Amino acid sequence: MADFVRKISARITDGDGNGDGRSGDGDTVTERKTRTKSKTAKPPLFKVILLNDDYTPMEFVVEVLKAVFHKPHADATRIMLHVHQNGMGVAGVYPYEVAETKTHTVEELARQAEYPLKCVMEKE
Ligand code: TYC
Repeated sequence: MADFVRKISARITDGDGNGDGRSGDGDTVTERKTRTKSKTAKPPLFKVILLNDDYTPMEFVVEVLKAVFHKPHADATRIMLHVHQNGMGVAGVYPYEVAETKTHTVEELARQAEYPLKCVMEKE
């Protein structure tokens, strides 16, 4: 048989013309896996935690929560009272560098005002 006849015959047998030698009747399905993970990983988050003490005034802690953590007055008061009653409490949750800056800012404000308010950060 002439070569060009063999080629044309093979293409007809192939059916769907994709060159895989199958008729493309649905028996062979190749699918891309559905993506389940996002491409960009989320940064780890850190809790910024205020610690209670006996000397820092309640009003100072409320003002810090409003100024540094952008809490409305009612939320700031609630968080301060939680810390006062439980020994510690979360002021906010942020990526590492934001948490670090806020922690330093709180301790610097406390140092300037000569209050012993302490603040730590902890990986979520
Ligand atoms: N315990 C303090 C007081 O009675 C108030 C206070 C609350 C201090 C929260 C620190 O992180 C703190 N004046």
